[in-house]
Amino acid sequence: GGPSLAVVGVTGAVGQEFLSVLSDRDFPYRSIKMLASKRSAGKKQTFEGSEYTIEELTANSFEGIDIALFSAGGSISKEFGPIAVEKGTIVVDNSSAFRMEENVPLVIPEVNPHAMSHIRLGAGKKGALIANPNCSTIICLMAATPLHREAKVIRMVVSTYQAASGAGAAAMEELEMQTREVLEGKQPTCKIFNRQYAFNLFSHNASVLSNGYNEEEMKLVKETRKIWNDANVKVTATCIRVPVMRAHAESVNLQFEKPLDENTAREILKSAPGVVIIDDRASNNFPTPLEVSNKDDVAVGRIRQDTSLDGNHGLDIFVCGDQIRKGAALNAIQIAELLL
Ligand code: 11C
Repeated sequence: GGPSLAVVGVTGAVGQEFLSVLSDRDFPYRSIKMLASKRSAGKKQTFEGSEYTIEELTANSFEGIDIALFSAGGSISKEFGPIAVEKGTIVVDNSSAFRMEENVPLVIPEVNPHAMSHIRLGAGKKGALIANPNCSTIICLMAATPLHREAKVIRMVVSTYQAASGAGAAAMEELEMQTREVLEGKQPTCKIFNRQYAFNLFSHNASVLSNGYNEEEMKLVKETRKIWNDANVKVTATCIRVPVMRAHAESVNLQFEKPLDENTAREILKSAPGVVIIDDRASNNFPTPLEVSNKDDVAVGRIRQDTSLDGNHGLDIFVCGDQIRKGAALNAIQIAELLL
């Protein structure tokens, strides 16, 4: 039983995590096709005790496929997403290719599942695109949304501390290699970011736009507005790459229309799905990227009133989430679960 699946970009960091998450969650499937570039075609992929041969992604890959999970970069999504949809496949796309298109739902299942309620499997076998938001947006909104529902966020200031995984498996390897090289007194190999990454941090590697923000920062602005369906919410962000392997951290300052005290906020976050609180002031113990690595839940701490605003109209929080899991593969598979 279950739908026929295809994983596009199966050899990548997110592609591999798709397989782990499908397995962990006992996602039902009738068949699964492993797709990648020509370079990886013919290689073997083990999944749930069976061996699969990785196939080259082509225009003919989607015949009979119900759901395709895409994570092979924006240009592959742009080229093959519409081809898959044409064949009647529902594409859950992890790239930024379609996120801002009006007819494409941009979904975090805990936040706005209703945005994709018109898309169902087997509904006349009609294809569709659903976009997975950027990892920084997902992790931020998992914590900010329950508070937004209570007191309405009017302005949000985000500062990120982003892991290597956001730039792919090769960046993770480079961080490890550079760390070793620096410790051995060697010149670090700089291929992915063109600079020393180990024992350093730098402004996010996405292109810098004419307004001075980089693309990653603007994703936080635009995606939040779309997901919250609120064109007026004010968002500003600074995105930084830090030498951490696979979980992003974010400092989030929230300004509310209505007052919201920190104890109420803590209660709200305590019952928020997919969120755990780590907020121990006495022992100075708060969320860390290491602690959330390989975990599904986003951790929130440093929950405190913003004393620069009068009348409990602001809060500061610190959020950590696994970039490959909730920031990418898990969120996409939760979207696929909504289709079942
Ligand atoms: C990062 N969020 O951590 C980025 C990478 O729009 O899906 C993912 C870019 C995207 O570097």
